[in-house]
Amino acid sequence: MKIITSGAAYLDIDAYACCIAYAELLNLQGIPARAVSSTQPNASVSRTVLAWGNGLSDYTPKTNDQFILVDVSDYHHFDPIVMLDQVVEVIDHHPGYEHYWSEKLGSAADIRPIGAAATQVFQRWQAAGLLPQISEQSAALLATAILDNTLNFTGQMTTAADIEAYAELAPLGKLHVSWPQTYFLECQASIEADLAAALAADLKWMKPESNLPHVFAQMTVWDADALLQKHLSTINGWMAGQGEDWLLNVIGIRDGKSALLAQSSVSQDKLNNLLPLDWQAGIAILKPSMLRKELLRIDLDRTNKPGSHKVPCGTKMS
Ligand SMILES: [Mn+2]
Repeated sequence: MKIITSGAAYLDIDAYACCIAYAELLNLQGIPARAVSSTQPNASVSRTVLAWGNGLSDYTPKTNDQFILVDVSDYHHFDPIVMLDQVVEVIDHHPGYEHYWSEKLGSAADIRPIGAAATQVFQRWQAAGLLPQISEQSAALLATAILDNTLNFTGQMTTAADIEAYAELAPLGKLHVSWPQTYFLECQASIEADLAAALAADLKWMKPESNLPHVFAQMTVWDADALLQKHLSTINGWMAGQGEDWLLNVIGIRDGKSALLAQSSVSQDKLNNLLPLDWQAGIAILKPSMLRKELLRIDLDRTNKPGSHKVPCGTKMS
């Protein structure tokens, strides 16, 4: 059996969609596969998305099963069910582990800068000539993952391939033209209904050698100003509970901007070293918006510059 799975901490819509839609493709091709995860979907897997149908399988991996990782390639953050030496394929768009996996898996590692891993899975369906047979649910899931991960095509990692994939998938998934706004408003509503859970469900701890704040949370909403007007003190209070050195990236789709929140001068200075920022009462606005993985990319590029004494990411560790 091939087990399609993702990260340990949470499943966003991209990971969730890729697991389900890639398992469906492999099964259609006669390769037994299951979409499995030990963790829960976060707020990006909205109420309507969950209602589209069967989500993940409750299959328990067996000793000889093989693992396919989607939307993650940092093996420190793999789902705990994964046996590292039984990973046979990796599909991801996060930077840092390209070299490790290409040495290990060759062409079975598909890690490249693209808006959504869902676009990579769409391309598998397309290459197999099986798109006419994709389920309405999988098409809608992949399309929505592309919307989310490209920030409605405003994110800087958006490619022509993401735009093309959405254009093909949206009709197959029977998505209305108003779906993007509906979807992001739904995500915002579920974030506002339980802020602490939403913050906890999209939070990453940066490695000690990173130049980014130690705790890096992110959320994507329709209207970032409205969220901050209502909930700024709750958010600051919860983040401060994680430690002194933190950053929250609130991405507002409607205005195409990121509100970076950081209270301590340590955190603000780390960010000032990467980008020109103007901090006002713990908030700096970035327009166009930026994703966490884009900030990670800037940080990695600086760290890997010739003359740097730091260990480049992707170098074999321990
Ligand atoms: Mn992704």
